[in-house]
Amino acid sequence: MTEIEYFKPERGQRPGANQDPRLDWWREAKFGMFIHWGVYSIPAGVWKGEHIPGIGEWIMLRAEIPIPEYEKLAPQFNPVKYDADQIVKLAKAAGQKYIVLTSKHHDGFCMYGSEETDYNIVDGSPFGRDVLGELAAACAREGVKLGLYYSQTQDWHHPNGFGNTWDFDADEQDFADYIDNYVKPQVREILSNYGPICIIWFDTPRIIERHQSQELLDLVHSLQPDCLVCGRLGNKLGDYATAQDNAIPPDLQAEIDWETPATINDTWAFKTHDHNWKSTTQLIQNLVDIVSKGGNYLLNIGPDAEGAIPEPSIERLLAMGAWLDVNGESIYGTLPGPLQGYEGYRTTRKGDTVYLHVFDWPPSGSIALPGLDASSASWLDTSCDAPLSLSRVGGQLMIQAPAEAPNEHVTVIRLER
Ligand code: JFZ
Repeated sequence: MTEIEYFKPERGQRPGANQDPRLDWWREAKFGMFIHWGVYSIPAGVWKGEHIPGIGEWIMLRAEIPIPEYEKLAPQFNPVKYDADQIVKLAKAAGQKYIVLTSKHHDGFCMYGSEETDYNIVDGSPFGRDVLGELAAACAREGVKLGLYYSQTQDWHHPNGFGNTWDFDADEQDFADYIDNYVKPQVREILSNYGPICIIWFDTPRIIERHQSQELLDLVHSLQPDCLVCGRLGNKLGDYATAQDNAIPPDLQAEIDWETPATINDTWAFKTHDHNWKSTTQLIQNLVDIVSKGGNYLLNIGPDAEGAIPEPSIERLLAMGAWLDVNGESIYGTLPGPLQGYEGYRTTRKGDTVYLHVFDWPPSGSIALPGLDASSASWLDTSCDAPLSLSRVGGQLMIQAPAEAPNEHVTVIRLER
């Protein structure tokens, strides 16, 4: 188990290579779906008529909503449009190979039938159904891996959880009790009652002590040895490094396994007034950029209070899936390519094949590839019949292609020795 910390794009400490075979599926997968969904999806960024800045799932803290007031959201939570099969089929269509659902975020509301609290969707809402249980069943039916986000320190509802300074006095809280008698039982139940869990995505380790992180890690592995642990358990423990939200490192990070969690707009949980949706081209370029540097892209959806997925998310994810249907060979199961640090290009590789991803198409159609050796070039999109030639000019490989990019987002050229 490597020791890792928050992974900072500005090249902080570089942990040792993590060759653990438990991550093999994850290294192949490259692209996952994050789901942030809870009672915070009801106010959706607005509280008492006021727009609350920041990410939607933080509204309780940003507006310092007292627990008795915030708890009134639970009896309103009846997401009748929730369709686990639709979500899993969307992930598959998008090319996302694993799903990570918020089982309990910082507000403490559980999206599954917890035995540790009635503050959950089964016992504490008119919906009365186990969102996690239905998602787990749909993932099993569709062959998609399921992971779970779990906030192991911040809990603004529990009297001994961290972070609620407006209802509680931190000096009177017992965080050790929270970890031992609430977090551990909940980790046990989510890893015991919902089948194989591929990742437990702990988050914001804040005040957790080393032995507490280690005990949680040991508990996870005692229950599901193959369950991966992301880089936010705390105290540098975990199976892979977790980048800051939406952060992509400036260059190759070959020695470690790492993942960028990211949003399609500017919030994880649904916000009524957040319409700042990234373009499909930007999202595809982010995926390529991350994979070319050795990482995974965990891209989020935030269902609304009724359980519906925002249309702009669906539209973009389906377009990403269409691009991956044609170009997935250059993403899944690849390693970082030999050309790194070129603004307009990214490369990945599989064996002796190099995949050149062209972000900025040159108007001349001429692409110089210094330091690269190949004997043939072909469009990865086999339906493309545009002319493509390879030559060597002054010792460097040159590709001559048309003036127009064949793909509107990212064009991929397969180079073989
Ligand atoms: C955390 C959560 O607080 C947030 O609500 C969301 O779930 C996100 C995926 O994770 O936010 C973070 C955590 C860590 C960093 C930034 C935002 N960081 O390391 O910079």
